[in-house]
Amino acid sequence: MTFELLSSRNYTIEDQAKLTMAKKKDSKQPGSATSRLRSQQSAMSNPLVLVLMGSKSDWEVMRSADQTLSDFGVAHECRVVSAHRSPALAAELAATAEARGIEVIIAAAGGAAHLAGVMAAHTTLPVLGVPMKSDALNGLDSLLATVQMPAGIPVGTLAIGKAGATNAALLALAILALARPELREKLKKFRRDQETKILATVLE
Ligand code: RP5
Repeated sequence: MTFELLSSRNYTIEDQAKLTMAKKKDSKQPGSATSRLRSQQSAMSNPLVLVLMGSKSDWEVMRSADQTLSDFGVAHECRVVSAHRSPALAAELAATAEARGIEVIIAAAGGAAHLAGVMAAHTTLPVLGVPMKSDALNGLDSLLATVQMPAGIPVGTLAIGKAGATNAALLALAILALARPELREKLKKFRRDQETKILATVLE
């Protein structure tokens, strides 16, 4: 069935690089090429889920979220944005997400991982945080920084790393499925398939 979820994924990592280059070239004319590219990004498709990560180094792990959303045919946009290195863009993405038709935001970050919290500060859309494994503390720092939001601004925090990336996508799908029976059925089938595999497992 063709419903609004069916759409190819929208990679914008490259667009991010173009945006950075455009910004450099356009530094004396703020807003021209930069804002054109931004609106082009928004016009590429109608993503329902915004998958953000603090660095390209998170992409290897966050591919799992991208892949899961693609497997379910849900339109989404993946991009790099940093709460501390590109704070204005982070705030803008969060503040404009609802008007763009985004329904769930996934935000992955490592270390002093405040990206999900910053996104949640600027929107009432559900924000799912994915703590990235870090060199220094193996992701425990990322986990605590993401999960320990003071009362008032919630971030739903998933597991560290790849499991968290996959589950963030599945939880985003479950949120979308509340109003989309076709997607709910797909999720139920996904669960049944997992059960079938477990039940068929034979130890040799
Ligand atoms: C965070 O710092 C990112 O989310 C990443 O997990 C971590 C390291 O970033 P890079 O130094 O690899 O760019 O902001």
